[in-house]
Amino acid sequence: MLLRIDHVGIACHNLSEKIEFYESVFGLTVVSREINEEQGVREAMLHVADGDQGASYVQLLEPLHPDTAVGKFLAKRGEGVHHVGYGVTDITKALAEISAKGVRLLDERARHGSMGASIAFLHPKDIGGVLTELVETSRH
Ligand code: V0V
Ligand code: CO
Repeated sequence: MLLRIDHVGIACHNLSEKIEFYESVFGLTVVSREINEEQGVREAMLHVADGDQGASYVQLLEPLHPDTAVGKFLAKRGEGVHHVGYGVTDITKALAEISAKGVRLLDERARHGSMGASIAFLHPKDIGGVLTELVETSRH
């Protein structure tokens, strides 16, 4: 069901500073910067690698307001890994299959994600404390 790790989402206070850090330490390149009002984030995707099943990225996330998913996470836990995003072929089918196994969906239907992808989140409490995102890229 899972094709690859699409991205690792990392919460930070200052997006521009964190981008510079990842560029200078790892030599990564920003391929997309977006504001996603629905998710309450300003985010950047930095390309890591290409594989048979698609590319993988680091996603840096800065909250638009304190009262957002990432804003609350930063207040509670500070900067660090916020979620793991896995690539799937068919997000609607994957959500139905995962839900049938008793995992709570935070999104019943796919929403708009970075670079035109369709995304949906699974409850961290049902995935061993890891906020998990499914990603169907626009190529599929
Ligand atoms: C919260 N919790 C987490 C967590 N955030 N556990 C692991 N990883 C995280 N990132 C835990 C938290 O410690 C609490 O556990 C419990 O879940 C409830 O958290 P809360 O602080 O009371 O906050 P809530 O319930 O208001 O919201 C938490 C959830 C929320 C996960 C439900 O953040 C959410 O709906 N996230 C999905 C949307 C999202 O994250 N969007 C931003 C990325 P204790 O303390 O009670 O044990 S946008 C993105 O990735 C995009 C656009 C993309 O990829 O394209
Ligand atoms: Co994400």
